[in-house]
Amino acid sequence: QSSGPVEFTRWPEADAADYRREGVWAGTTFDRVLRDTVARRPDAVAVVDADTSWTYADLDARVDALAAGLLDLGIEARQRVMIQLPNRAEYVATVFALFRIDALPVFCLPAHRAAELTALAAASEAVAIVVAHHHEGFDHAALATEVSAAVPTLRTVICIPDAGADAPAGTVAFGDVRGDTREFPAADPSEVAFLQLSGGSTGVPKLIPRTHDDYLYSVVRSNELCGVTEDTVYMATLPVSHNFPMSSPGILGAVAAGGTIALTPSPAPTTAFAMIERARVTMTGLVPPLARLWTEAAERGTTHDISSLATVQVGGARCPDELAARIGPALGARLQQVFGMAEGLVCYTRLDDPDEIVNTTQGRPMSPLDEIRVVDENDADVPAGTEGALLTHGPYTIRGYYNNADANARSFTADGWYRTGDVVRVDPGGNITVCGRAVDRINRGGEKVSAEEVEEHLLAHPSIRDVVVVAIADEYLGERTCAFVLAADEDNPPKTGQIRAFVRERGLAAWKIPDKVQVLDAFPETGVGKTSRKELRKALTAR
Ligand code: J2J
Repeated sequence: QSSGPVEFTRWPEADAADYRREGVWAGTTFDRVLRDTVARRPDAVAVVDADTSWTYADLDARVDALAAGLLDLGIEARQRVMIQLPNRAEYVATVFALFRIDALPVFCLPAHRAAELTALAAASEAVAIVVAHHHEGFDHAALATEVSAAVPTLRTVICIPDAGADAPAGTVAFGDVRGDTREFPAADPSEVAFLQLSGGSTGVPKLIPRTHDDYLYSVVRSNELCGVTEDTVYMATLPVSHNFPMSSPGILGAVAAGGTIALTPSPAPTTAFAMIERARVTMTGLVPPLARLWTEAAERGTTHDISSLATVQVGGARCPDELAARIGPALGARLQQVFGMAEGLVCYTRLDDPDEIVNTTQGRPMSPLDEIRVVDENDADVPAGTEGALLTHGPYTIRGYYNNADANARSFTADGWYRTGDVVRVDPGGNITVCGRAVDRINRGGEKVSAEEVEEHLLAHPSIRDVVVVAIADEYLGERTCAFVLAADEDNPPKTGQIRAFVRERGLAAWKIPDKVQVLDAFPETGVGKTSRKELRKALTAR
């Protein structure tokens, strides 16, 4: 069904009624949030990128025209539209235009390739995809056209052409998607607003249905906690489709507060520092490897004036304590650790927490209504202060993935708690330290790799009889991936380069290509039988 209602697992009615009564779910929509800010601050700068600066009035006019153009293309309310754009102003216009017509953005990443996009298009039954023709030398229009040929619902490719060029044949030029303003369909705040992606642990991508009510609460609460105001200039440094720069407090926080969104085309210190200087950026979010690059660059000395930076957030993967202590002094900003997930729960260290807490913990849940449990393998609570698996539920944590009963059975308890897959410890002050991870999800500097997904692709290689993908420790990324391989023909084992090229040709994002490949004669004995991948991964990780 590419149109019609978007089903999802709702919160129990009693909880939903509480959230509404307490105003936690405010009953507004993304489009109304934008319209309110436009009405309040039409001349304030809304969006700055490498070559554009738009006021809120400019942004609103573009959103209006684009929204009308999308309707004219036949895109209807409740249909899904994939967005695979780099960090540029059109990203913001596109997302808000989709909100304006009550269509659902599907937040793809520029690094996604054919395997991911095809699976996402099929799972979401998307009717259109928005891309920029070339980005970092890659032809996204060709990729989108290929995906569109493979997925019947996906009939329209909208393309931002390269500078000075036309959009390629078979695509609709982004600039032509414009129409006269009209009555737009109103969205229902309690319905799904978009589909976010899970950094999951399974072979197929999991789509995360987020409602206006729940997500806007997380954005507004993040704003309060992070001190976001109309003076905030939030820079999206990570790919903006990620949940972190989207919402914690991210670009949506900036719009809700009437502040400014800055978008840097590259996270590298030289480019990003220049953007900080130009847009007087006050806040941004980084993953630990990037925080290290920036810290080292600033420690060596930069010619750019980055003194406007007030808050630097680090999240997505565990930030080493040693690095955490250096970030604030080097960048001249307050560090905030963020431990969040696209499924919901976001924890922050508070801006006025003592350094000891900020530098060594990943903070505490942002809402007093977030509930967490730390449990053992039988879902029994562990003693206070000891390590265990983190479960959570609350006003902005989903109760189920989109159209995925298998994943739901695995990732949620019978009474609706989300199994985060993280191993944590909670100190007496309620601050969480992330100690480990779900065995099958590798965290490569904030980019999540599903061992199962990569294994499935590798098993298609004719020279591979069996394979187990595990995390290996890495000083820079925290973790890297290693594929332990059994050769189909022991006299002719596959070469690392061949395997990496094979995975790339299968259409997987670059961050999922195994960093290391090791051919083994046999997998280690685990003592629990050959079928336990979990034990096998443990034994191979230990090597
Ligand atoms: C250790 N592990 C962390 C941290 C996330 C804000 C910030 C990050 C994300 C994100 C997000 C971590 N230390 N500080 O959505 O809104 C790991 C955990 C978690 C998984 C979620 C946000 N911060 N992690 O990273 O959906 O394992 O969201 O369960 O991509 O990242 O990944 P993702």
